[in-house]
Amino acid sequence: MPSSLDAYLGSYAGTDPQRVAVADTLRQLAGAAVKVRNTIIQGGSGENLGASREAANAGGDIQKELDVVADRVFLEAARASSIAFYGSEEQDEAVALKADGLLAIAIDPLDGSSNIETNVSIGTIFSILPVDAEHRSNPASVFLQPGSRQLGAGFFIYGPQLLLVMSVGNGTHVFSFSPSFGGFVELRSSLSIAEKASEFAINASNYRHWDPAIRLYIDDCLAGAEGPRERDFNMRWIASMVADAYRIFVRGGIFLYPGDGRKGYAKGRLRLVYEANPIAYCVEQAGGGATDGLNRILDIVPDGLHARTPLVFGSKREVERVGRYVTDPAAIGERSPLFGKRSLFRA
Ligand code: FDP
Ligand code: ZN
Repeated sequence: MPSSLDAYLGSYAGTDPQRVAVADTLRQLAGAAVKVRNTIIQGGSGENLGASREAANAGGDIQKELDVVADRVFLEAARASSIAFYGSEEQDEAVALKADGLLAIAIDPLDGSSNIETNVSIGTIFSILPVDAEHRSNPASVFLQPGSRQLGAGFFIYGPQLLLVMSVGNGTHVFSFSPSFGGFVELRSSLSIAEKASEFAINASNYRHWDPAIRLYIDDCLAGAEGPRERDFNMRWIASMVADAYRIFVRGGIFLYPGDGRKGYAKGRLRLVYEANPIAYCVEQAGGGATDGLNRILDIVPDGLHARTPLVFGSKREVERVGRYVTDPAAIGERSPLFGKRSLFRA
């Protein structure tokens, strides 16, 4: 008999006040996700959820109807929890909620916006942080804590199934929404990301804008069995990070959104506080790696709620390999045309 999310959270929380607050928040978020799922399912007959609104959000992206609906629903969920501050991709500044709330939540209410109108999986990504005394006097500082301070994190996927992938620091677990049960039940416990990757995920249309190290890494994957890697790689790019991430949790692989030469893309596209940190937390809890190409994501001190970061995550060995391409360009240059013989780049 699979355990319900509710039972799982109850046994995790016990009587510890901070854990009880985290568990309550996760229950509220799960309820909000079901509302967003229902809105998506009914979307075709009612509002045009993929329709663009005139406004741009804090990051400059054009907001879509569903982005705004999801932000409203998750803000309500935060209000009903012990949340002192709510930081969202859809709001310029952090929103102050309960004065005595124990926690802060950073959220990407609707990840994968470009996929809304195409009926491809989209999601919500969240990060739960502690609130200390110093944050109450300077609220902007609460979201400047490194990801290693997260108390819990995860993401929902609105796909063929509504899934919750999450960790409260004791492994990464997957729950699926069961309409007949009326709640979430455990689908997979203690995920473990395969150490070895055979699939990579990157938006290859940006190839010409990448740094040489990233180009070379992808070149070597593309060269397959005839190249320095001496085996073939497959490519996937869903363009909803939640969906690409879940695939990697299930069967290994690597995801890259590097910085590139386009205007505004020096640090890539993804946001550190509410995209990279929660994914990195779940990835590490499943034995994988997450870096900005070189540095551990969870160690980076954000310089703002909407700060961007290059992001590389997935199978640990593969993520470490990207780091070697970045740090040791000399070795990379040297290996050609003998690449098949250099152990550094062998699988
Ligand atoms: P989106 O902006 O559509 O919400 O969150 C950023 C993100 O989607 C990720 O989900 C996705 O991996 C990436 O952007 C897609 O970026 P590209 O359009 O550059 O491929
Ligand atoms: Zn996103």
